[in-house]
Amino acid sequence: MAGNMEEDTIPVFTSLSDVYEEGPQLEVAKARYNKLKHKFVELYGQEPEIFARAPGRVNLIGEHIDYEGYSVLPMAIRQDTVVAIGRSNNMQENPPMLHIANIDSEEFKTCSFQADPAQEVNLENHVWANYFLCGYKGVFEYLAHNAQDIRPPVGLNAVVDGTVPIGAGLSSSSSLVCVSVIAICGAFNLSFLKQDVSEFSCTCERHIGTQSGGMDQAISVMAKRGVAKLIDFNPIQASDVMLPKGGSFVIANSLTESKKAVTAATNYNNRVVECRLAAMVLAAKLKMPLQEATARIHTLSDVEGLCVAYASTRGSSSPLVAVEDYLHDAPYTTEEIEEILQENLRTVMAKSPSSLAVLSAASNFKLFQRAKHVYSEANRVHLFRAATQSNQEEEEVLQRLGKLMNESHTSCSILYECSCPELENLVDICRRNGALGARLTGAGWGGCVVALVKENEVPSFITALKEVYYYPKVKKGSIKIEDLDLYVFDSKPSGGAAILRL
Ligand code: NG1
Repeated sequence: MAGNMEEDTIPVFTSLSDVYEEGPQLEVAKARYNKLKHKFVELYGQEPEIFARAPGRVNLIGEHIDYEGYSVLPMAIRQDTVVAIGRSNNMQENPPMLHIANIDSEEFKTCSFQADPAQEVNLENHVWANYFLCGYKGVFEYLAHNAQDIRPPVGLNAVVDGTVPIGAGLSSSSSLVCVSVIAICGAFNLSFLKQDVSEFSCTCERHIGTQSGGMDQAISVMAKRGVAKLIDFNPIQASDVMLPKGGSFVIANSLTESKKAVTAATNYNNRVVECRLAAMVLAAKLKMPLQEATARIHTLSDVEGLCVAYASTRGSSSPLVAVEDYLHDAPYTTEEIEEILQENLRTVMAKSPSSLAVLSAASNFKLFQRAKHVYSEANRVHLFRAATQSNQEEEEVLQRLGKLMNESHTSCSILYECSCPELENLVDICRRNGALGARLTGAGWGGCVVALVKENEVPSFITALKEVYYYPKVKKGSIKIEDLDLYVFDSKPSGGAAILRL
């Protein structure tokens, strides 16, 4: 692999100022890490060996296309998940255990699991620490896959503290998976490449039951302070994207929680399956042998070459031409797709229990709309990146980025149907109050919007959002006034995951 090995492995820092900006942020971090340390000693009677942190992220553009193999453009945010961890010195404990506590012990009760990487994640009992368990399994799966020495089970103690809003599309789940992976590696003195950690953190998060695409883990691990990243997949790679100085991204929480793991069969995984069905139908229509189409075609990027070849016969280079010509607007029934593919869909998806759950939950599939979203969104990511690199006046660049964000939102809302009334309302409020562009961010069905705002207008924009969207909720008593800065804030690209030996 090209590059500098030092830079390519997960960094190990010895001071909080290596991670958090000098000033109030650093002071808050000091208090937070101290609290973690004290809680750790109180619970386990020993000091933590190390700390690890991994940030959440905001996706600027490229929604629901990572799992289709297309590049996305997120940046890490300052909100992160921190873990204090240590190997257990309790020799009496047999079998050795993993104890995972949380600073917010009311909301997140302490969970204990056997220190056994072969155990299944219990999807019937969706506890928060299942994400830690995903990370634990991931480390051992990676070691086994690379024929590396598998350590005998050792008990681990951990305390977690997260500031990434939950179910808000800012990737709290992946920041917990990534930080768990990194903390466990740190506790076992293992040093891994960022690229490998990104890959296997994505794979292991799938133990939770969602067919996760890889963006969140990649940005959490590979982020760099001050720049957004274009993330490519297969293999995962991240390149810097310099954002125009005169613009700023404001994140606003719709306060509707998106319960991705619980709604997977009808929302997130449903879309993954619909995209696969669209890809297989396109392959069949474009004359790929049917057996090959059902065995080899998993994503819309797998069939892009065929679509583009078809488009060239129509004087175009866009895969959308094949979508327009070969998929119909009306939803497809299972029977119709099986007739086209000459195969039972449950047989095609037999190896994926989460896809079978989707097939059981749905009776029709919107292949045209989903494929149209994916191909057009993939193109917008490249246009967005190109705009940041252009020589145009900054004002024009900002307008262009805002327009692409608006188009992305429309596509998510109308073609992909992953919005909700609260997000629509908030996007509308952002645009009416001066945003150059605004869109839902992350999986959707709740969570946050991200708005591009001129730097000098950020304070008045945030004030307007508070007045219109949040104060009425304060009046009704559903939120507290002192929490507003957690719900709407300006964000600059933060740095990626790290181990801290303090
Ligand atoms: P969030 O918003 O964190 O639930 C999810 C997926 C991403 C990506 C986006 C939609 C996981 C862990 N994350 O993000 O990979 O597909 O939705 O763009 O499943």
